[in-house]
Amino acid sequence: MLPLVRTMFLIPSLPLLLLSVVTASCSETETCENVQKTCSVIACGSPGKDGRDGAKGEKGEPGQGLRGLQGPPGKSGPQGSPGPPGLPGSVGQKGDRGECPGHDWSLAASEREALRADLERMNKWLIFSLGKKVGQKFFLNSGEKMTFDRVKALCSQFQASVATPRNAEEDKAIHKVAREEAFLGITDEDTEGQFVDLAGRRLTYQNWKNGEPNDANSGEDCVALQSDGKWNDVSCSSSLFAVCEFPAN
Ligand SMILES: [Ca+2]
Ligand SMILES: [Ca+2]
Repeated sequence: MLPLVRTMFLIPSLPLLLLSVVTASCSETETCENVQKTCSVIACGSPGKDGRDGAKGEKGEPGQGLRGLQGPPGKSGPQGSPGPPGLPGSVGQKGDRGECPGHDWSLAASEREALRADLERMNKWLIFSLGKKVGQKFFLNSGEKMTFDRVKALCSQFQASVATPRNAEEDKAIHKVAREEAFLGITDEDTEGQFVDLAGRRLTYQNWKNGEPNDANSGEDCVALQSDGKWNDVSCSSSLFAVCEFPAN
């Protein structure tokens, strides 16, 4: 009876003894995890129940936070200074052939004759209403009163010169056109008492009023054709009608 009792007493403790031996050997050479992989199920036993939850961890570092919505665009900055001029562009293509301005004239000789006749007719109307033609001269009155310098400038502007009678006929024509006192293209500005035309030539005709020229107050170097048809030396700063003479064909 004694050996049997001893065997029964030992049997329940056998698995525990085997596990203690294996555990001891494992702790000496390898980790338990590796042992479980290499040992058989019978040798290591069934896995235990899940353990309790571990202690609560420490609080983590604060996060980056949620990113806000993108704001509206800012105001436009001041206008920048203009840049340097660009390079010149390339040469364009050659254009279409233009029309010759004289082309129509060459084609319409009859029209040229008609146009010339119209111009001659208008010239006669102009002379009849405003001016007077004598020989190769055509006299016109601007209708404005001004100083002698302005008369010279006005006549020059229209490729004309200040009216200068070379004979009695021209003098009479100027008198008719002037209506009132008008400057003549005669002066003694260069040499007192020696009247010449504006080209410096000596006079070929004179029609002074009695007692003139008198250079009154030592300041009369221009010549006026008076309303009575006679000449009088007057101040060049006087304001008289401007009569110009134009070359006439
Ligand atoms: Ca004088
Ligand atoms: Ca005088």
